[in-house]
Amino acid sequence: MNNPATAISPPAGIGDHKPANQAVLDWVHEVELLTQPENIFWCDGSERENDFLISESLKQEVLTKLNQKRAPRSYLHRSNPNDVARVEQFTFICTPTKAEAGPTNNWSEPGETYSKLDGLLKGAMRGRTMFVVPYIMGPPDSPLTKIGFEITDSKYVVLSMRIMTRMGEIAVKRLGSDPKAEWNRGVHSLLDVNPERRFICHFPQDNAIISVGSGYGGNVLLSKKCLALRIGSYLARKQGWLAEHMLILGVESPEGKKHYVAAAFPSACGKTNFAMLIPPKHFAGWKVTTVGDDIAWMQIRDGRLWAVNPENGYFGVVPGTSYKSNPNAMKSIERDTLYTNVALTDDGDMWWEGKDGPPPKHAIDWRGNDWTPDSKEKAAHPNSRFATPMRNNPVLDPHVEDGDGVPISAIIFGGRRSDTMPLVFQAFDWEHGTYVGSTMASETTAAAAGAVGKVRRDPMAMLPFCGYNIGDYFRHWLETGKRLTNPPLIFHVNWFRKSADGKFLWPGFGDNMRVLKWIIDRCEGRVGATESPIGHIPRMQDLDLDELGGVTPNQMRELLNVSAEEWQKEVSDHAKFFESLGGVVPDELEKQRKNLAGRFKS
Ligand code: OXD
Ligand code: MN
Repeated sequence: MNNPATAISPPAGIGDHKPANQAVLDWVHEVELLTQPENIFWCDGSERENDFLISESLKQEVLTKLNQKRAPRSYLHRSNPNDVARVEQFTFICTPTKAEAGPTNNWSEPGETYSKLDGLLKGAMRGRTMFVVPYIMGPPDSPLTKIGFEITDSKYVVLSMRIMTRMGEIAVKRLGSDPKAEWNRGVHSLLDVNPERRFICHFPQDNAIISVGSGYGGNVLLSKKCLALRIGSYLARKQGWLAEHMLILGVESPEGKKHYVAAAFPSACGKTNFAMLIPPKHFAGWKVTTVGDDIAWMQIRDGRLWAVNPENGYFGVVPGTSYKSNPNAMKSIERDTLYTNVALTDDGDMWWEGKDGPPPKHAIDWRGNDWTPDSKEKAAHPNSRFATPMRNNPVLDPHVEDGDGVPISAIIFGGRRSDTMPLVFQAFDWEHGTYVGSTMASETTAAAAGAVGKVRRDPMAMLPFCGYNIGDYFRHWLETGKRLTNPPLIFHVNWFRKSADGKFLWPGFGDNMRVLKWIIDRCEGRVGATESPIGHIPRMQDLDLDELGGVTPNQMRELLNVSAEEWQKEVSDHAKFFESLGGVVPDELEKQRKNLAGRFKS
């Protein structure tokens, strides 16, 4: 493991792109005095700058060059083995009062936290280059678009930010010279990459983020989870819009009628796969296009919700990605991709569990050790990632740059549930849909440090990302619904239900189109359903199951089944969850829970 922070000396014309805004200059100077870097590198996002940073990173062995024939302009980075996922236990919302952060966030007092972090940052960049990364989140002409500056001592962060955001000159220009302009201040330092000195702290009132001690994407690409979701959700409530952990996709019918759908699934539950879905042969003429794979910012216009993707790239989970599971993702990551913690084959290609074809006879695993198919360890870390520009996606939606966004017809919640949750159901209305989202749960994955496979409640997939009190967040959803005259319909899906013998009942991937089609048909009001206590459920004849091999009618019945026994337990888990939130849940949702429980009694 080489230190991605060692200083570099750029030639003239690189790294000297100072913005004109005095507020930015003052802030950078302040951080410079504190962290004492060897030099400051002002990023402009240019090709030349990127080439220089890559060549320095290769020299310092921060990156490994991959086989340029197989993966042009693609590189591998290995993170410290102690630093491979988001660390929710060390993530803090630092609002003036604990109540503002609410029951689901770690809270720490802003003054004390700034002092503690200042202590850790003092002299932290000695012998290092301090990069100043200007970026915007959102299409350039969207009213929702936000400006951020991230200071970092990691070249890997700079290279990743260039993929994941619209970075450099575009942000400097947009900010201009007004010292009162609004922008997010982000400070990141690797320190010594020690879990004991790892803190990801958000100061929503100051529009500021400080992240120390980690080099892993979700903790350090401050644009993403930190700004676009945690600070974003806080701003969204204040300003009357929604910042959500949702993919956005377009579905076009053979007749050319198009709908857009936003879907919230917890981390590593297939958002990227769903956003790039290829319909099965039977759905000839149907097209799915991607607006975003992780984050949706949505505003109200004409009584509808309109969504933009604030990001510019995809930071996806690699293992399991293959031409079989997600050909569009495979095509997207064929080039220009920064891989983290995958395995390296002897011919400079990359390998991961679930990739097409047989495993290599020998590889270097994500830790840098020899690996063979007989090894007990995984070749790639289960949370190994790709960062790739969204432009590489062959099914990128043509409206991805529209500042107005795309109109959302349906919102889908979903989780990884072995039982209880049917393949799909539709909420009765917005308020009930908000309840369905607020009680969502999923079996945990490797995206966050901690046990894998435990059912945890993850409201709207925002548990780790809501930057304020979750009760107020629920209230904001309910209030938003009241302002919508043409609200999206709300659905819940579960691709992961298992039979009694532990096998997945639904093939998933492209066949999820069958569920998506029912959802679109519901939006068009042209397909039936049966009313169950949990919502509208398709009858077998309402789903297009033609040419769906391998799923028997009995399995279909199991997939669509609502078991009173399982649901009584589920509703009592909802009650426990709401109780655990300590009285912040809005009355409307408590009422929804009582009604749901009541529907199972009668
Ligand atoms: C992600 C996550 O990286 O949700 O998108 O963890
Ligand atoms: Mn995510």
